[in-house]
Amino acid sequence: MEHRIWNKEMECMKRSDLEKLQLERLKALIDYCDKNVKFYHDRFEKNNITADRIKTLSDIQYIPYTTKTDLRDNYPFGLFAVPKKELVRIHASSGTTGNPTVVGYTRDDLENWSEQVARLVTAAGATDETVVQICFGYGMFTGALGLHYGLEKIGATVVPTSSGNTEKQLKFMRDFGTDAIVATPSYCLYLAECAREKAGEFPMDNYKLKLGLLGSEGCTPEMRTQIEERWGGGFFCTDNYGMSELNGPGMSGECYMRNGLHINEDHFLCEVIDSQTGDVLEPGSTGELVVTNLTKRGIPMIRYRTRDITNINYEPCKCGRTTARMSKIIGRSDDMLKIRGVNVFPSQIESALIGITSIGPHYQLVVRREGFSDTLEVRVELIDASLLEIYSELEKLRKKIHDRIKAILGIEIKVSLVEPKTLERFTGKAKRVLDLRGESK
Ligand code: DLL
Repeated sequence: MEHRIWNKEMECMKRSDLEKLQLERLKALIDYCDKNVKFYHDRFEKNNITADRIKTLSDIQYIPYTTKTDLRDNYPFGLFAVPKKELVRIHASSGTTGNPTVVGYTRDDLENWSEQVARLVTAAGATDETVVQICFGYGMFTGALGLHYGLEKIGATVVPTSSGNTEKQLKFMRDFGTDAIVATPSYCLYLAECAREKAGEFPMDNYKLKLGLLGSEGCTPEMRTQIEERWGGGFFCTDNYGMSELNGPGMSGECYMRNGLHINEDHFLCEVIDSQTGDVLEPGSTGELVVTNLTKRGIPMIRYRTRDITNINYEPCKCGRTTARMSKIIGRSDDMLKIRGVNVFPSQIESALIGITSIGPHYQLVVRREGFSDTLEVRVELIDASLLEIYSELEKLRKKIHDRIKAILGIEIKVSLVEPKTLERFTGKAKRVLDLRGESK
């Protein structure tokens, strides 16, 4: 893959110039929101905020946070800053409870969004020669259309297969010489498994896949290695992050160095806060990511609490870009499992499991309440069902997994080894946690 920079002027800017631009854009945004969104106008009035009073970037901390609840309370269009006539697209993200969060884009927003994605896919190694299959669901989810237009912008050949229909996906990959794929890590892994199952009929060298633009859910480096090995042939994946409230994909993504996700900082001003106290943390600290979308016009977001846990590194990257890089998402503050007083992120368990031979990369975490205590069961799939017959081997493996996870979490857990291909596979975002605590008596 080639190493180009899509927009050198913006991606390699001097930090002082970038901060100057961010401040200008922040002031303009405050002014814009004050005039066009009642929700922000009322908040600014209450907190005595005007664009003139913002003298430095850190003055942003005087503005209250915006949350998903604010979006839901103003469903569907209450936080929009433009009349419907100026909107050219609407997306929504399906929450598990309550109203979905609805977001709208003006023509300029779509242009900015494509630009943001174009930079990140270029950083990952895509070019105008790339044939890329988009295996995200087309529809209200932002993943497919977001990457679609960014990839078209750089001149890549987009194959919009959408999600599901795995046999067809694989056929197109072989027949079209697809060399890049856009998918969730879990679906990319599943596709590789299906390809391998059919390797008798269609050997793996029928696939030309070189680049995976993965995202929309977490993927530890250990899981990434598994995915790459299963595809083989030098397959290389990058991690891409975003959320519908902030356009969708395009906020940040890894370059080929894979040392953090480059943030499109001229569009997104990021802070990291303590999710309990709400205090802004020192640069480099780990905490909840809060983002202000500096250029959004349809539905501007000021200090949006993402609930995603990360940290930000402001050192320039070896790839030549000067934009700050966020670490892979460690977890979500609201998805963090609290088990017997201990904070558990599914990603910690994923890292511990992967690399153990005899088990596959699929797992499920089941949390229950037994009496007054919470229990965590880690279900892991065996690669070879014949192991189930050899009790002593099975016990040895179970103990190994148990000890490894216990050493990391410091709490007792139960490990269940299940037959190959019995855990659910996902075509979209994987759901690995089954929290049954609400169902206990
Ligand atoms: O998932 C946008 C997206 C699409 C990003 C395609 C990248 C690629 P939502 O459906 O609104 O938007 O979900 C946003 O998904 O707050 C994170 O918790 C999670 N998430 C997204 N990307 C990553 C990632 C899209 N790379 C929510 N790693 C976010 C970990 C991710 N979590």
